[in-house]
Amino acid sequence: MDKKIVYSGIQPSGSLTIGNYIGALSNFAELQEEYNCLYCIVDMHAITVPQVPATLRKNTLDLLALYLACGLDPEKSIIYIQSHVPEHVELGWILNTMVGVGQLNRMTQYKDKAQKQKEVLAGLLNYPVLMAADILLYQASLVPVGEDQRQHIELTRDIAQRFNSHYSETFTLPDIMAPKVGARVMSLQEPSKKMSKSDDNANGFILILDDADTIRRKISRAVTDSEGVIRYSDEQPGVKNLLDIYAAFEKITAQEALQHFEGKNYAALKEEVAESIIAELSPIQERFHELRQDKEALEAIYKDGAQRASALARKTLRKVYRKVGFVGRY
Ligand code: AQP
Repeated sequence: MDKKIVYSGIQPSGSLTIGNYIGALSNFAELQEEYNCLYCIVDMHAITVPQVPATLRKNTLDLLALYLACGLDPEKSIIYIQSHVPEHVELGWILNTMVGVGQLNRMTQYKDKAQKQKEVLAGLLNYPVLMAADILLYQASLVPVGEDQRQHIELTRDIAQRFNSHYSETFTLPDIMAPKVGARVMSLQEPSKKMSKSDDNANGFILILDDADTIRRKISRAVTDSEGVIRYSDEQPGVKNLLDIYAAFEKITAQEALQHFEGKNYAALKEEVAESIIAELSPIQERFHELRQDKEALEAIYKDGAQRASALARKTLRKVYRKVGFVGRY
C-alpha cells in the first residue's frame, strides 16, 4: 500500500518562534520516515498582511535553511516555496467558488488578525481557502500543525466534502495532527494569548534563533503570578505555559514536568526552562548559520522541490478542471 501523504507549511512572516517549533516544525522530521511528506514555505499566505519585499525574500530563504537545520531532508521530502507552484492559486480560486463568505467571516484566526489591521485585505479573509487548496492538491491525509489551525483543517474537510458530493469523489479528507504537548504555546507576557512571531512585544516570544542570553532574559521576565506554588492549572496560565514548554522540550508529559518541579520556586522553574530550550536550539542554530550561507544549495533544493510538487499538483488540478467543466489545458 502507498504511504499516506503528510502536508504542512509555515509562513515566512517573520523569524520563527518556539510556538511554531513546538506546534509544528519539531514534528516534521520524524514523519519523513513513515510518510510521503511535503513541506512548503507559504509565502502567498504571508502577503495576506503587509510585508516588506526584501524582508519577505530573506525570511523565505531563512525558513528554508531552518527546515533543513531541523532535519528536513530533500531526499525524503518535497520541500518547496508556495509561489513556485501556481497550481495552489488555481485550485484556491475554484475552491473560493464553493465556500460562503459567512463561513470565512467566522474563522477565529481571521477575526484575530483582522483586528490588528488598519485595512483588512480580501486575501486575509480568503486565507483558509488557499490553505485548503495547499492540502487538497496533494491528497494529504495528515496535516501536522498547532491547535490554532484546527478550525482551518475542519473548513478544508468541509470544502473537500462539498466538492466531492457536488461533482464526484476527488479529494482525500485530511486530519489534523497536533502535538500532545505544546499544541498551543502562549505568549510569555500575556499567557491568555498565543505566542506569535508577529507580536509587537518581543518579550512575548522566544525565537528559534534567539541567542542563549536572550532566551534566559526573556524567560526570566515571563509573567507568572503571586501564588508562589507551581501547579498545572488554568488559574496559573503563565506557570502552566512554562511547564508545557519544558515538557515539550524535554519530551515528557505535562504531569511529569509538574512532578519534576514540585516544591521548587519560580526562579528554579524559569532557569531550567531556559536551559532546556537552549540545549535543544543551539545545535539547530549552528546548522542554520552554516546552511544559510550556501545560496546555491538552497536554490537547488527549492527548484527541485517545486518541480516535484508541481507534477503532483497538476494531476489533481487536471481532474478538478475536467469535473468543473473547463476545457482541458494540460
Ligand atoms: N503559539 C503556538 N503554539 C503552537 N503552535 C503554533 N503555531 C503557530 N503559533 C503557535 C503553529 O506554527 C505553524 C506555522 O504557523 P504559520 O506561520 O503558518 O501561521 P500562524 O499560525 O499565524 O503563526 P504565527 O506565529 O502566529 O504567525 P503570524 O504572527 O505571522 O500570524 C502552524 O502549524 C501553527 O499552528
